[in-house]
Amino acid sequence: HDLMGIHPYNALEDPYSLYPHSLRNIDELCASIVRSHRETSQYRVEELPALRWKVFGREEIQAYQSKSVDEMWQHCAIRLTDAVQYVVEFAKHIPGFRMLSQNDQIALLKTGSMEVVLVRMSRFFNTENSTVFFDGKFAGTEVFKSLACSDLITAVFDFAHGMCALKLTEQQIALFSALVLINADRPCLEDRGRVQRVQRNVELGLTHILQRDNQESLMQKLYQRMAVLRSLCSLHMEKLRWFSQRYPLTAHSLFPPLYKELFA
Ligand code: CLR
Repeated sequence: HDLMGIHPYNALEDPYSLYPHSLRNIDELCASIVRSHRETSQYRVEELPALRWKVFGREEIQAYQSKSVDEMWQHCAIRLTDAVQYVVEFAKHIPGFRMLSQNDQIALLKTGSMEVVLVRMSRFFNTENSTVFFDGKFAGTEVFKSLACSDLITAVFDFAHGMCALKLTEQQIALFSALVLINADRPCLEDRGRVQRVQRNVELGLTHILQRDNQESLMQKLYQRMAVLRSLCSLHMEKLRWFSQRYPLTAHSLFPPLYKELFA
């Protein structure tokens, strides 16, 4: 249902102190984002620790490493697109997102969906052995060797370590993911003002949750993480351009359409 009616508490517009009323709306906004995160998160957090013993063995790693560059890229592009599809579903249920023009929705997804995938990666990351859940088992950086972009892979794994160190709750991850997506500073927005209003509500929601959890100091760290995310995604785009130049046919005809639409 539509929660666009909520707006940040504004004392000037509220001479009768409707604070409890507006607080309830923030609660609703948070609940709705958390629900949407849960319903689109592929695996529930509780299921993941039980899968940690599944780690790729020597021969399996070798099989990945002996794939050709374009074969491995295609394989990862498919996995990535799968994850992006869930993020698109998540975005659609952020209160206010569907009220944006189609152009602005696409503009936000183009820049934000990969970033949210990387935020979500921390849920699928085992810091004890630096592995990520990929293709049904936990994989270290060596599994991605044949992509020939070890700098990107190293940076992505470092980012996952950093995110895990923050020990965010599922609710915090949900609100942070929404904030990463709804960003009025993204390029090519038609109605920046409208995006800004949605962004303010999500910001309010995140602040509210952090206050409730007594972790207000996390806010600043999360904004730092957002800067790192931006640099990671421009590195991803740079690698994709490099790949498409070397393997135009694979990039053109074998990559998933959604991957091309969002990133190419
Ligand atoms: C992120 C969280 C999702 C599930 C998921 C699916 C695919 C994974 C992704 C996670 C993390 C990043 C990942 C990706 C497949 C390939 C990609 C491991 C766990 C690595 C970083 C390679 C990127 C290669 C591109 C340059 C093509 O809910």
